[in-house]
Amino acid sequence: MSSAAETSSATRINPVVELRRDGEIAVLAVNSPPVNALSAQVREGIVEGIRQAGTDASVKAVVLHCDGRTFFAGADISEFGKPPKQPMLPEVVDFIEASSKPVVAALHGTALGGGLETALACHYRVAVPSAKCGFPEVKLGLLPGAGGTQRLPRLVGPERALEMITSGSPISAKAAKEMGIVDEIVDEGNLLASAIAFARKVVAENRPLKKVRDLDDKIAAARGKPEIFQEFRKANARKFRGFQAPEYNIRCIEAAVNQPFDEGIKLERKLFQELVSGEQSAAQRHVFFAERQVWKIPDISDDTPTLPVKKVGVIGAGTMGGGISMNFANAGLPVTIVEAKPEALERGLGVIRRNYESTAKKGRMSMEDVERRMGLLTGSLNMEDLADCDLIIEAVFENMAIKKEIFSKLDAIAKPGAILASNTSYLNVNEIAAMTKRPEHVLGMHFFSPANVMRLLEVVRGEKTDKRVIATAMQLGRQIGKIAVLVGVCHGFVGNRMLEPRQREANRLILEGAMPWDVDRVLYEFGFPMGPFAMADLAGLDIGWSRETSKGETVREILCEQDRRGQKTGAGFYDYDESRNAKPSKLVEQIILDLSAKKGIARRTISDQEILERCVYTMINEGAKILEEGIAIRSSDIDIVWINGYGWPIYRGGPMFYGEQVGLGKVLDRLRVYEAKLGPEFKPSALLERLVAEGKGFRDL
Ligand code: 3H9
Repeated sequence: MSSAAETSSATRINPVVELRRDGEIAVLAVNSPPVNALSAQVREGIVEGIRQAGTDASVKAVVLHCDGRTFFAGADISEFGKPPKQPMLPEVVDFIEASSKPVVAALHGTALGGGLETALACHYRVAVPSAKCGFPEVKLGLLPGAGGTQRLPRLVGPERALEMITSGSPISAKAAKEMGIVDEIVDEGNLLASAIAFARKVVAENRPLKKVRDLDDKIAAARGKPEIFQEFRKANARKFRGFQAPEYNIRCIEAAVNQPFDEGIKLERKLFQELVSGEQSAAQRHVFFAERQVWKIPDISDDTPTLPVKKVGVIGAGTMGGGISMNFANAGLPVTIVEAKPEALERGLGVIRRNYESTAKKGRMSMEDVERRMGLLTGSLNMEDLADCDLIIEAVFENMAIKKEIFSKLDAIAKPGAILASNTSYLNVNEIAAMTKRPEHVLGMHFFSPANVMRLLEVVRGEKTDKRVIATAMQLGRQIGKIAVLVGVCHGFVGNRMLEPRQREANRLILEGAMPWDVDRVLYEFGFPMGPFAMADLAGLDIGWSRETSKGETVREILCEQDRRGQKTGAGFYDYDESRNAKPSKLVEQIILDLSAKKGIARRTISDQEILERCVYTMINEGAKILEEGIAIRSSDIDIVWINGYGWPIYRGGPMFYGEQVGLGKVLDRLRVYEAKLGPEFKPSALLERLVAEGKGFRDL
């Protein structure tokens, strides 16, 4: 607060809103930690404050200011889906805009969603340089529902509004000033005083009450030009696939251009209501809170001391080791990468360099950055060079014997207190830890390929892992931009363990009557980026396969024997053309028919519904077992794993959320039907049975 406003009188409107005075300027000050979300109490306070300022003849203008770390970060997301509380935000913003005295918004932190809509309803906006503003609603499956879709295009034109609103990405204060969203950028440390000075200027110069709703110049040129919107839809079709909100946002912006303000607002309200009460937004809001929950570990408090990690070692310069190393170099940490053979080391470092250079070519990094990051990477052929590392991550071939050998060597080399992590994706971390004299310093850090791109990190807690070691791994995950999920030891942890039933069912379905492209289509239409067979072709069918041990008992084995090893050989489950477009293969169809016959399986027509249920409900069932065994802390953590590591569609909220949306009772019934028909693989977990019997959900656990 500026000293001027502090020393003047103040009227408390309610616990979170205060009306302060600085001469003829009223300061409507909001303080509702942590992010000044526009809760019912805040909305009420704003209306009352504007009303009081309006009736007080000595007030000439109002500054709307938030205490704490940010201007309003949006509507209070936790209120959605509950009975509405008056006044609603659209009425609040209309009330501000209709004020007979100028209202100036003072922006700092993140003016997001309803926060930015509130600012756009003010007559002027000032911001500090570090402020950001944006409309993230689309990420919650929503649209700006308090006039944002109608006001923003009038300020910045439809093209920029389309970009900002459908991407959900915030922009800087500087960009906002250039676009005309912000009227003036003010000194960083002096927001309130500058906003008051700005308001005085508005009063002194008798400036008009600028209402964004009345602007027309930026939208006039696009009126009657549906092609602008059609082209935008086409250009983004892939990105928007499956999501409902982007299209609704576009329709509102189109209405802003072509219809009077009040008509546009009507459409905005109608579509907002539809979205906010729909399944997709419920799922996306669940993900928002799940992403924040994931860091909270019941038995490890936030103030658990972490161990300093200043230098990292990585064993293995292959695809995983290289990607893992890049994460740390990107965060400015020096990394020593150890390989067994000079050629492998050279190849690994070469791949990393090419990755960085290709990012630089796309303009997303400078060449100096490439050199700086490469400069942080040191290759070595000697494990002894890891002696001064604070964290060492083993990323070698998935083989227990090799991993055990490495850990017993590492134990002798690593300095006391160093953390030893395995990037294993399946193996028992306790067994690995037992090879050392410091099992409390051993854990799993399971990255996902490509490790420099994928956001997920499974942090695997061994039975002896020290709490400080876990806290350190979680915090490092955050530092390198990952979403870290703490999981327990079991075969495949959370992600890969749940992949197994899906894979098993996909393989069974093609022998019982479906074709790989049927299974893939159903899962693609569900929202996955690709189905399991297209995925297998991409990864390579020969991972873990060898001619010597191949028995020709599965479709995959037969395909490998015929040198159809996936995209890299131009053929796998599908045929591929030169541009790697997949086409169903007659030959594969025949291989499958022959194998079904050989195994004595009578093929039948399999419905899309059966494909979906068998692939997805078995995952939910496995997830329930994971919860039952305490491998995951909460069901929403499982959702986060699948969304960030395996392409589960965000608008379906993750497998566990989806199970609840479908109804756990229905999932249980269908599992029982399949169990009776197809066997014990479908046996429902005891937890699922219990929850259904008690009428509860995973979230009640
Ligand atoms: C909207 O505005 C709709 C309107 O158009 C129409 C209405 C009619 N509500 O992220 P953090 C909580 S839709 C409720 O860790 P950071 C969050 O859960 C909204 N709670 O901090 C967390 O709680 P906890 C459009 C919220 O510094 C705590 O605050 N706006 C909200 O890393 C700290 O959050 C958005 O989508 C909220 N709006 O990041 C913005 N926001 O401590 C959403 C946060 O118990 N928010 N919380 O776990 C964000 O993007 C980030 O929180 C922000 C701060 C960038 C602001």
